[in-house]
Amino acid sequence: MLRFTTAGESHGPALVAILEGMPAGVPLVAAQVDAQLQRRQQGYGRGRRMQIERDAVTFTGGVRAGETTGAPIAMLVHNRDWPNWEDVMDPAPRPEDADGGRRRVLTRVRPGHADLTGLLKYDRRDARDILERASARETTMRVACGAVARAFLAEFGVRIGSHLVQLGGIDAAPPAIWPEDLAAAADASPLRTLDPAAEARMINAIDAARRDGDTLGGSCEVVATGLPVGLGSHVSWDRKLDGRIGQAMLSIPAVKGVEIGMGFAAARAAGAAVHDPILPAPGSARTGGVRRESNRAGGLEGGMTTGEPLVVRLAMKPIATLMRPLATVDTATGATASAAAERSDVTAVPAMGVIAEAMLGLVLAHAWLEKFGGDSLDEVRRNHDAYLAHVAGRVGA
Ligand code: EPS
Repeated sequence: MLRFTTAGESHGPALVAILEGMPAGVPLVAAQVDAQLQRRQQGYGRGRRMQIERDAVTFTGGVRAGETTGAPIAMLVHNRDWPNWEDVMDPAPRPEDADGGRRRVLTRVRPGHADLTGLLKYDRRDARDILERASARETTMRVACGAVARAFLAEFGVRIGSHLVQLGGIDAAPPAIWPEDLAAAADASPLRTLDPAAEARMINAIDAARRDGDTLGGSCEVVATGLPVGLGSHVSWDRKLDGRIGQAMLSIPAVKGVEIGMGFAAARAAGAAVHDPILPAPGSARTGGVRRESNRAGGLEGGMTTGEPLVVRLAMKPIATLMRPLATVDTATGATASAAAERSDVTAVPAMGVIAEAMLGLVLAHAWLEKFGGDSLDEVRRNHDAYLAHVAGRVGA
């Protein structure tokens, strides 16, 4: 079982995570995590906050001499913005303050944000108690945990990348030649897109939205390669890998839709134009000695991996903090008001792709350990290699 939890507020002292269930013996150094954290911080359209932060991890458990030990992996990332917020986010009461120690109280709740629903549910007077945790800053620790999952999966040749395919209604054309290293190719673009012409139009759209005090959403595609046939299961709803991927993706802030493979387009086409013909491919161990003529299924059939590339697309709504705010109700007075305009980003779709890579890595590492489970990397490898050797010769035997 692989599980993780995160804690920390956007403007608190630090963010923390515990990842439990990683086998011992996975090579791991902080630089591998930091490289992923850095990727998440990039992207044209982000606000000033990303110039303040230089996310870097400290391991405080579970890693020794450049290897995992099998113990829970504890990680910490300091918020460099903390000194500017110490008086607002102090965990201790501040009796010297007239307002009982609450500064920058937010009651002009933002439509589309967790502010209002969280305030009502948790019985808070200050929506800051909600928004500080609802902030996408939390995804820093998901990316940190995902970096560990990726280090584990990389031992077996699994690669995960993503690229931005649409922003603010502008589509990116797929590249003529698919890059060998998708993550690196996308990272070379300020929007993490592989279509330079669309990128220029998207940048103009972001600049226009910024001038208008508005925000933009978009879509990313995430691809994992090197997977074996048979991760996940058809037997029960909660073991189906597509369902687990869907949950992980929809848990990313502002993500409103997920597609696998052909996705929603499959609902409009006839079966012959949707399903992927199966061909013999002796020697293709990972895919069970067969291959698919196409990959419209996006690498999943019956809730299990086929061994073809796993392809997931995510749709992100525009960020809810608008500098030209929408109408709301001030929860302190009940009167009509303009929503609060906190410092924020115009768009964070490029970062969303990196976060989705991390979440996919965590789901896949979990499924991997269910199938090939072991307490050390070598034990997992033995189980994996024996399965592949068997499955390679299964068809036609
Ligand atoms: C966010 C608002 C902005 C973003 C933040 C998410 O932060 P601030 O309020 O400090 O300007 O930059 O994202 C991050 C800090 C991050 O690391 O991704 C929000 O309200 O959700």
